[in-house]
Amino acid sequence: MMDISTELLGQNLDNPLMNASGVHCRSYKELEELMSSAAGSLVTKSATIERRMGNPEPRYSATPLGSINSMGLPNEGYEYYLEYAKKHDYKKKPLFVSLAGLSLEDNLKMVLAFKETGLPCILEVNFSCPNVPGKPQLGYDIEAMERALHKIAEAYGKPFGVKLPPYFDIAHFDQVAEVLNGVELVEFVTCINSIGNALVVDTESESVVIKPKNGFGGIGGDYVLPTALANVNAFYRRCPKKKVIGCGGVKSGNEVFQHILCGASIVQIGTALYEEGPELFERVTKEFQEIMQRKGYNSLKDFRGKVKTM
Ligand code: RRO
Repeated sequence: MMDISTELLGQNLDNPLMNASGVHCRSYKELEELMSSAAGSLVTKSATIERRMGNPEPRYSATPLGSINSMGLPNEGYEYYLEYAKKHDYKKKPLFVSLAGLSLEDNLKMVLAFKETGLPCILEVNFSCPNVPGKPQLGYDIEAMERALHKIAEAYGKPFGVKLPPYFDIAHFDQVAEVLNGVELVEFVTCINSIGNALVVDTESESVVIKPKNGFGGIGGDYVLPTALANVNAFYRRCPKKKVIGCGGVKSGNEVFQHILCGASIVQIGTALYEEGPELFERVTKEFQEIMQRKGYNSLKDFRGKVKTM
């Protein structure tokens, strides 16, 4: 009998698939649609203290190889997601809550509010939003990220996770892993957020395809799969006490298998979910199970992290 369940922070997921934060998770309606889907878990849109409308539209565009976005953190404000977390049925699926405070003080205020509720929702602190004009990603300022992680861990006092931007240099993998390993309460890392500040250009119209920031935005989809797999595997190798959530370039069972082979315990889907909607989870689950069956694997631990090198 094939078992594709996985576990994080003592909570069981029947299926390792979930949405990537930002996709299909801004409103209760969308969150409830994820609850009724085949996804094993779900995460809310990154929250700020106040409700935000985000950047002007068009702010998302699909291309044959993926997507570009500069949403600008549109969300309902953390209290909305906190209310959702109170209503959520934890027996059915674990719930992740993504937080993206515009300052350390904002992040501390939000983690304290969640701590006070005593709810079993799992916090994923987003250090990698590429799209707020004038706000560089904390994930690329490793010293500031280290200070923030220690403060958040001290305030929250419970295990949590971090959503990281992609890194492109071995020295950066080493430095970031050392910082993460220095904060025991960081239980998991989600790799990767979109590759920030890319530019998609349309030849016919001779124009960029999204309005904010002169067309600059974060890319996802096929463009980012190898970068995502590298980041998953880099942190899987360097952070043996932590779990890795893989995100980036997943559109079928094939990429789910590759993420887990590189070390992911859970796999998130962004662009493909945006394009296809939550029915995607059933299709991708079937495709993934077919690959496991063909290879004679009965559980994720049979192949997690076992990518061969030459
Ligand atoms: O809202 C966004 O523009 C956004 C966020 Br917070 C993020 O973390 N990643 C992304 O691609 N877009």
